[in-house]
Amino acid sequence: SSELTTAEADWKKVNYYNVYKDIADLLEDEDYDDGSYGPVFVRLAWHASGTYSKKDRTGGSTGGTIRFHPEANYGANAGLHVARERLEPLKKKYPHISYADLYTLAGVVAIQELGGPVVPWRPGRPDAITAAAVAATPDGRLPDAAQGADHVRDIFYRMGFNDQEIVALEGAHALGRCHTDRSGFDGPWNASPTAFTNFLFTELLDNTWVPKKWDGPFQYVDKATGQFMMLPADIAFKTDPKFRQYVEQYAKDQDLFFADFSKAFVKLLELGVQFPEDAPVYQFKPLE
Ligand code: CCH
Repeated sequence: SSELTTAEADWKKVNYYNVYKDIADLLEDEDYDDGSYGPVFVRLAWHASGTYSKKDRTGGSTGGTIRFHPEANYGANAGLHVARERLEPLKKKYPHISYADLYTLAGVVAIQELGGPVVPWRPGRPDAITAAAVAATPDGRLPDAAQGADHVRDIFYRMGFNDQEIVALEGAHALGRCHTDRSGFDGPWNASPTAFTNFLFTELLDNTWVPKKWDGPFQYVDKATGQFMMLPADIAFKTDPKFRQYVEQYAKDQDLFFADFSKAFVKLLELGVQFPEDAPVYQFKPLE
């Protein structure tokens, strides 16, 4: 709609190859988490997009609404200001890029530069310019990690995904970690949280997952070392037979996982977006 335009954003005036390179340069920082902002960039791109509902066609990355109250302050989005602040200098450097494009592109750059598949990406998402112009999507559209398969299906079916796509997307939990001061949960899913791999699936199947003994929210740790974690929602992918068949396929076949993840992630980042007809699809080459 016409509210979702900005005086500044003009997608045709941006050199996205340069933005890609500059985002890539922001990934590494030995003082942050496991040494990379990549995981939190992927989470930002996903939370910006995952509010979509196919029923009323509201939500999604369009508008860049995740930067405004109330969406920015929804519990599910705790900690994502870290990613937005890291990217802010690029909005200054490239004033014509929309926040909606910048946040989604950051997810693509992170996936690719951390060793994942090429993810085709299109520019042209308009921004909402003021919080007042935003018809905020209600809280509760993103998944609750404390729940199981039924809830996960409710959330992702609302976006228009099927079981196979849901499992593929969940594979992003090979990256990064949980933070007690963000979600309340704690720890990484595996030993290489800054590499995009199929390890979510191999770890799910290869380990025995036991309840973590602590005062925090209910979650699992691997029985052997206690170093790695699974959310209750992650464990649902092992226990639900329909999800599990894809977990087994992706654990065996990283190429299949990469191909399916790329397709599902493209779909996620484009939910509810009406692109300009002449917006090209970029397939950026990984820099490394
Ligand atoms: Fe996720 N995720 N996610 N997730 N997520 C968390 C962290 C990451 C759920 C819950 C959580 C996806 C699906 C789900 C990432 C990508 C994706 C955290 C910890 C919780 C809780 C946040 C914190 O404390 O920092 C649940 C529930 C679901 C589905 O049911 C999907 C889909 C994607 C992307 C395709 C990434 C990456 C992280 C790591 C972030 C970081 O900062 O390291």
